[in-house]
Amino acid sequence: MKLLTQIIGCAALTLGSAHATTTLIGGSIGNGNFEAALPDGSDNSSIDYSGHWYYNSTSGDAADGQIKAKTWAASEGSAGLWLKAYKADTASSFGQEFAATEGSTYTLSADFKATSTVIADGASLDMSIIWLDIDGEVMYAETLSLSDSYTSSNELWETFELTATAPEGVSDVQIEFDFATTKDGSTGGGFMLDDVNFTVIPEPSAVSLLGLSGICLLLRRRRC
Ligand SMILES: [Ca+2]
Repeated sequence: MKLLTQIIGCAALTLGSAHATTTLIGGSIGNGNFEAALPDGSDNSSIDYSGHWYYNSTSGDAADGQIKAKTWAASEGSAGLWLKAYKADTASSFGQEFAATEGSTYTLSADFKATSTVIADGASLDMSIIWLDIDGEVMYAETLSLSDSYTSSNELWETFELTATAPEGVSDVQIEFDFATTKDGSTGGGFMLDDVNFTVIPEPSAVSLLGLSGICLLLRRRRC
């Protein structure tokens, strides 16, 4: 009975510890707090300069600089992103890509704030977890609209979270933010984004193996 109790205790301890988030397999998110972004704050190259984020402008005038790193756009530290909404019909996306593990659960979170005019003017910011197959083709995406979900009437920071489980056949995962505007001159409006995190909980089969290995270790010790 004592042995059985020890085994159950060992398994429970192993399962319990597996619920904590872990460092992202294959490397943690790079410069998610944007503290390393932009040497001078004067152009729109903050995403590229960070060395981790990819950046695409699908329309509009990229030279106008829709995305900048600013001290006053930070929810923590000394820099955050300001997504300008002065220009109509612009669309930009930026993100990072990692190797994904089938069956593992991933959580993307970010701090977000909006000026009062920009959402009313039709600007939007979505964050997505995008699953890619071995050929790099998009399987599907899980998306949360930050601008639609934002509830603050006082332009305060809110933290948003998106969780998804990697599907069968997945190879890589992208985290991506898509920013779009519809109207010129949003009275200085824009979105602020900071403290982006991406974490993974190991797949259940990996947890089971951890539990099994713990039991085996216990039994081997008792035999000695
Ligand atoms: Ca920051």
